[in-house]
Amino acid sequence: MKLPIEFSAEVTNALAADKPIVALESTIITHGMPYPQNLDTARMIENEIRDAGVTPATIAVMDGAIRIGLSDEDLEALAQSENVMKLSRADLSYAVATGRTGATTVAATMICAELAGIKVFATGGIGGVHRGAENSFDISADLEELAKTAVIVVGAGAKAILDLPKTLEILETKGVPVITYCQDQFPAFWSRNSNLKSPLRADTADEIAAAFNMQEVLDVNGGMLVANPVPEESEIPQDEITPVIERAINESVMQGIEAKAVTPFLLQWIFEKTGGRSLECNIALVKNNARLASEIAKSLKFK
Ligand code: PSU
Ligand code: MN
Repeated sequence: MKLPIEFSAEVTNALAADKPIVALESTIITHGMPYPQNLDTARMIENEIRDAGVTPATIAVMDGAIRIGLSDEDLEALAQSENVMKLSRADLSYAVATGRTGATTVAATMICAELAGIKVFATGGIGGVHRGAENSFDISADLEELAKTAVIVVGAGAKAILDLPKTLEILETKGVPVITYCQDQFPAFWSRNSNLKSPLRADTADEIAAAFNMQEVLDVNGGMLVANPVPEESEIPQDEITPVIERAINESVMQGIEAKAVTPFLLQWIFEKTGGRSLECNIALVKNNARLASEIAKSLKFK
């Protein structure tokens, strides 16, 4: 059976010429940011990657086709749509088989990127172990995917709404390398620091690319998490964001928010309570991640 994948002209050309490509997810557009900032950010990030001499490939499922590289009209339609599915590993095949439209999370984007032959992917932050997971069992499928699928994911750590120590423990158990860029501490999305030591550190894109190549050589399967701290001028320090996160989580528990709705609910609540500052920070860190991902993609191709 032919794969149900459609490539944009830009990505087709880059693949044919063996040029570096960076994949981008679409859940951040549909469930991670409000309109119109989501659309502006999606466009800005693509251009950031193009400015680095790399081809962006935003990934989504549209009318049952896995789309690798979206047109501006597609981006606009996704950014404005209100009941698009949020697709992880569990729902990807169902959505494609039944002709649905859905945004891909980190896990689903990794699967599609690997199918398309793309090795580097930039996002905001991965999903992880939710606080209270010992009761809710809410652990993002992103972690399992990082263990399985050979794609480098560049994020600003894991969202600080999560239980970061448990998230790092699961990543270690599953054998996922966690490499923080240019600092010893694991970053916490909106803040540069988490008070947790990063398992590994790299100071250049070349080191990251070399480590990933070695995974292939040694037949150590799976992906890699590159944690890139938010730029200092855009961060919300830990002592400022922590109380807001705690209130957001209490609110989500009181309102009985569960499963896939938890992450979007918390992000929206924190956005409102920080007067939009969390969103500005989120945009800045995605941009920063797109830049580093571009350097890694170039290093993988040219070194
Ligand atoms: N990072 C962001 N905003 C987001 C997400 C990540 O800055 O909206 C999305 C990603 O798509 C990630 C998903 O894969 O949240 C995790 O959702 P869950 O916790 O339900 O697995
Ligand atoms: Mn979940």
